Amino acid sequence: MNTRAASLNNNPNLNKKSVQIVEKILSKNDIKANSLRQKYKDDGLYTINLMSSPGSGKTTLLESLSMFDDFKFCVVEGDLQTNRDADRLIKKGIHAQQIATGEACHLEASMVETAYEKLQAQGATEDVDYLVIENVGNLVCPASYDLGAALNIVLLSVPEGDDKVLKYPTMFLCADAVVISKSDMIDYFGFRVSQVKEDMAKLKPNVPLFLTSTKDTKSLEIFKDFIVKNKQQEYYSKYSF
Ligand SMILES: Nc1nc2c(ncn2[C@@H]2O[C@H](COP(=O)(O)OP(=O)(O)OP(=O)(O)O)[C@@H](O)[C@H]2O)c(=O)[nH]1
Ligand SMILES: [Mg+2]
Repeated sequence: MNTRAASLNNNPNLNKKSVQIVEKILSKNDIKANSLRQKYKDDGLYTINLMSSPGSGKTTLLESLSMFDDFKFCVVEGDLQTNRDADRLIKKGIHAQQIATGEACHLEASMVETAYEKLQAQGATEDVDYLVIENVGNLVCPASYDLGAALNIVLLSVPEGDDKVLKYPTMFLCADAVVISKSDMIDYFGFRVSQVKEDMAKLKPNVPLFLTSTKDTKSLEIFKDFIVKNKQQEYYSKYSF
């Protein structure tokens, strides 16, 4: 039984029928995600699922990463409402397609497929090597939905606090890398990087940890190099959603 199935079965608020319905929806998503994984591969795109709480700095990080010539990407944006994030990226010259989920607190593979087809129709996927999916800001639900990405990256911003890893384990369990964003704020918030390291070591050892700040180009370059290296090595996440 995978982590997701176990958490469903252990949830006292769900009766047997509810569990069966939720599992059915999720397995439909898994089938779609697997076909997308193959599609991205066939199209020569390495795909990243970027997840975090609202406001952790996902869009800002993508805006900043557009400065690097060896990291050319297009973006599928997920938010409940508005095109604001896609508009920000388009202003930076990045092709982006917004999904407005309405009330859904996460992206599902079928939503991403539709947005991806729109990017393809615009020719946006032709001159890039990477597809980044910026998930809906939420530190819980996105961790249950496979989107066919090669890398699952979780941002934790300094103002959120250094105690989040063990409080939101489902999200950090699916991470192939953790990014502590807004690292320029560490001293202001008394944020203990050591606490995050310690908690990750308990929860899921050997997950690479990065500190990024939009004010520090070197920190962004180190993180960008990690993604590029994973693409070169054809790494695919081993996490089973
Ligand atoms: N000090 C500092 N602020 C940052 C940094 N990165 C992002 N921010 C600020 O954090 C705020 C939220 O950033 P966004 O990039 O919109 O966050 P997001 O995760 O995309 O938010 P949602 O899409 O709503 O989930 C903005 O005011 C950014 O300017 C950073 O490295 N340092
Ligand atoms: Mg955003």
